[in-house]
Amino acid sequence: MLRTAMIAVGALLLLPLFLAGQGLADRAKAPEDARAYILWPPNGAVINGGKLWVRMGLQNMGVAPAGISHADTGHHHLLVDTDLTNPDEPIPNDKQHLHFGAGQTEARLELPPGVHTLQMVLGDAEHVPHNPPVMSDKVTITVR
Ligand SMILES: [Cu+2]
Repeated sequence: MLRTAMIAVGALLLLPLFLAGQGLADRAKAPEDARAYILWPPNGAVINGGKLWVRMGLQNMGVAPAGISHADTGHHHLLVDTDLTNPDEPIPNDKQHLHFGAGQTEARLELPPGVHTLQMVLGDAEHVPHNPPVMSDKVTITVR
């Protein structure tokens, strides 16, 4: 009885590892017509003071919070002054890779003076980009 319970617990502990491994090997499929875009700011915008709202849009897919696995959904990420380096791995979580795991579609940013790039990328329940990646065009803005 105890032994059965321990095997069951062991299997449960291994399950997340198994699922994570699956995510890396076989990324969630995105519909062919899925499209991500940055509604605001427009490319070439000049932002005085550096505080801005970024509004992100998504077509032909849905938004779901991080951790929720559902076909054709994901959550938004914003790449700030960087590129997506490896679509087979979870999107990093740092100042240049912002996660909106509660399903937010807009974000308040504060950026220092200078030229900055913003790009949105959708990630699945485990923060891994879809196949193919659903990414917006890169928007370049100037803060002064
Ligand atoms: Cu994420």
